[in-house]
Amino acid sequence: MKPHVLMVTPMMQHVTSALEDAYTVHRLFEACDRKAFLAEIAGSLTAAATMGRADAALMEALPNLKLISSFGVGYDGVDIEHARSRGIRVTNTPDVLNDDVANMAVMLLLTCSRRFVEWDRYLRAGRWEAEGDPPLARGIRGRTVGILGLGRIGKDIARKLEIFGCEIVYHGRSAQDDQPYRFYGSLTDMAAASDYLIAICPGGDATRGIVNKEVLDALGPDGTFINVARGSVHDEEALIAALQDGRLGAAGLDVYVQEPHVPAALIEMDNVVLQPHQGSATVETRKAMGDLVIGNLAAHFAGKPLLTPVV
Ligand code: NAP
Ligand code: 8YV
Repeated sequence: MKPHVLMVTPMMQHVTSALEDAYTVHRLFEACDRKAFLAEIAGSLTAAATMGRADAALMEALPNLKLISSFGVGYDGVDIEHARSRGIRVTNTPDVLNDDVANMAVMLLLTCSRRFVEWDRYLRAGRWEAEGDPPLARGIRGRTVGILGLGRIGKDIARKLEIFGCEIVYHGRSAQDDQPYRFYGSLTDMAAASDYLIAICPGGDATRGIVNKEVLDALGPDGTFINVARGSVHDEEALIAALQDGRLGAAGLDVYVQEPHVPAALIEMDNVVLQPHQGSATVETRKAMGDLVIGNLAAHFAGKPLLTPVV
């Protein structure tokens, strides 16, 4: 008999197919009465797969749950402390996405500095022909990039931007002595010293709103804010106000406070470049992430060490 697996949210097709081949899959997201659905399968369930979401109530409803295999490196949507307290293991999908997420950060930075999207619109609107060349943009050689969160992806961003001739500095909870970049213990001080601020730290309560008015003002009217971390990391009202008032030069955003909702004020501004949370969204990277979700479940059922445990 196949082991049972709970699918909390819809998953990518290749993950769904692999899980259906190996397990009896229960789709929580299709249940009308979630409580009754969970009660019926609770006894037989030791493992769940999810697109980054699992709360304490779900864990409480499944007394035999031993593993949550989560898609995505960020696990701010999983109640990790509750899982820990219940002895439930949690896995994520790190490293395989570093390259593409870092590329997204670099693209947003270059797109803002060269006003790439703005000039595309300028041309399409017939303004090149009617009004001539647009104003000059800015180069990035020699400019300072402050990285909020010099982790796996942050280090990849740093290495890529060094090739463009940028000066890299970083902020986190502690200095990393093996890194060649200058560390700032204060995010505001780092923003004041930076032309670009890139957020690539985890979301969740510890980082909620840390890119606030003070930090954005320190970055200043010639500064650009790039967020490829989580929308919760920036104070969205403060960000919009800073951009509208000209206290902040530009922004390149992949993430928002209430996805998929994006405030109209951001959509209306020419100095803002927007992506619908596409950091890891390439065929190759999403396949590799899905393979880790599948691999962690297989390791759990084979009694082998988990591939990428968080807890
Ligand atoms: P990671 O290796 O764990 O790195 C996280 C970095 O953030 C570390 O350098 C850490 O340094 C710093 N950090 C942690 N807590 C902090 C705090 N309270 N204040 C300041 N800095 C803090 O994680 P990763 O694999 O690079 O991924 C980072 C995040 O990127 C994920 O959690 C996810 O939210 C986001 N992400 C977004 C996308 C997308 O599609 N846009 C894709 C992938 C990941 P210290 O420990 O020294 O503080
Ligand atoms: C995904 C991400 O878009 O890995 C993460 O933390 O934010 C992205 O890679 C997300 O996990 C898909 O739900």
